[in-house]
Amino acid sequence: MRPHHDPPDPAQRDRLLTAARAVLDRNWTGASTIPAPGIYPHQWSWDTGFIAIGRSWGDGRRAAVELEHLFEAQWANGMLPHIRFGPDTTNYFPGPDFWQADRSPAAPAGIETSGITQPPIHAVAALEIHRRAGTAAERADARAFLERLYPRLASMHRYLAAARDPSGIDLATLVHPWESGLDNSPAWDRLLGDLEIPPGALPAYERRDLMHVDPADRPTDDAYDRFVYLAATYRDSGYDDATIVERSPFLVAGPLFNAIYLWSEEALGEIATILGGDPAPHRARARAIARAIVRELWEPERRLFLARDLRTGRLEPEATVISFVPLLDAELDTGIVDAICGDLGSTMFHPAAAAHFLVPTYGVGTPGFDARRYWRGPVWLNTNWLLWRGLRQHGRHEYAAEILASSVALVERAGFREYFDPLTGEGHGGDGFSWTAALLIDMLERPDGE
Ligand code: 2M8
Repeated sequence: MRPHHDPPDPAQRDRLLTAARAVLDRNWTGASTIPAPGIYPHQWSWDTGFIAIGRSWGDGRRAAVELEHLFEAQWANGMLPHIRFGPDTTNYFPGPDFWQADRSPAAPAGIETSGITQPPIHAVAALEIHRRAGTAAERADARAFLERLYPRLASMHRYLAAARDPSGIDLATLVHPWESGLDNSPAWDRLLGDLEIPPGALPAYERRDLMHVDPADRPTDDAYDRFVYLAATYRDSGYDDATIVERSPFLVAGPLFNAIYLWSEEALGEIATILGGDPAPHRARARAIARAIVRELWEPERRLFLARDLRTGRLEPEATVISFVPLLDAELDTGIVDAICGDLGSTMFHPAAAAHFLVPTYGVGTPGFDARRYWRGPVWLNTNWLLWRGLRQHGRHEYAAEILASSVALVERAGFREYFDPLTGEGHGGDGFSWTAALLIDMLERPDGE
């Protein structure tokens, strides 16, 4: 593979770290970090995990504060909502008035939340905070933090295992594209395309995202209608998981969500050990999820991971960046690691571009590829980071270095944007985006051997 971009030099590294920390400081509210000013003015779940990982380098205190702030919004059944709303509840759609979380007896009193979840990266983040604690006082604080958070993390994992595994296949099921984190990905196109919205079933609503960002960067109105319809269906069931699992037209087990779930289950085992508990049940769960990812989501002929529609049992055909994320399993079969790296080295790279940027979220040149529209082609720093961590743990350092160099080149060119055009490097979506900053910090700070 030919290198496209130079690795960062020491002066550049220091400059970028300072700039990244300034982004996080600007987005700090006193108890949490918003993903970006304007478009995302509340606390998001997996964003908080990524932000805490970035902050664990030098600002572990805030990292712990914001994770705990998020978990105050956890529901009594263990479900961690994907948004904890701040005081101004009118500046984002769908806000608390839409979600009406109090339709569920499990929703917390006095805290406004959404009613769906997001990838469970939080145990990994909590463990990172503990690992980075340096002084004796920091170590004591980090241990006390783990003691408080561990029962909540474990309860979230139990919720996923119980309420979100209707077929008993050891995989967590998504009931909404927003739960995947890659909301508008082509991975969900067939399912959303098949969705029939009965006349009169779509509530009236007004998008607020288009007040902040060019419509060409965002999902279409047609996609939004489908998102809103599915969310309203879930809400109208009173957030009853048994009902939704029985009725939801969107019921999907995907490789990204489940690879993060397994990674965090491994982290829970390590946290249990630190706290003097028994890691074995977590290890066993993690291995069961890992086996299920291969058994249920590996497509042996195309040799890639795909999402499975649990309603029909079929695999969803679109290969996207989520196919690579099972690299997070440290024990993934070497033949599968080779297959993923083969794809990374060819199909996801644009053969004609002299200096394109890695890793597009959808194959460049694939019909439907869109270089700037949200999750349908652009490079995102969080998927880059997940692959970077996965590649390093499998010793694929050449590929990991390429991803790092590309991530740095993108931020140098366009700033801390939400996502980037893989062909031109132009920035799109929100600006001053927190996880871009936080994960660049992790990539620049993490020593080679770790
Ligand atoms: C995006 O999703 C929200 C809905 O949750 C939105 O478009 O309004 C996604 O990129 C999601 O993964 C992310 O957590 C959120 C905030 O950054 O924005």
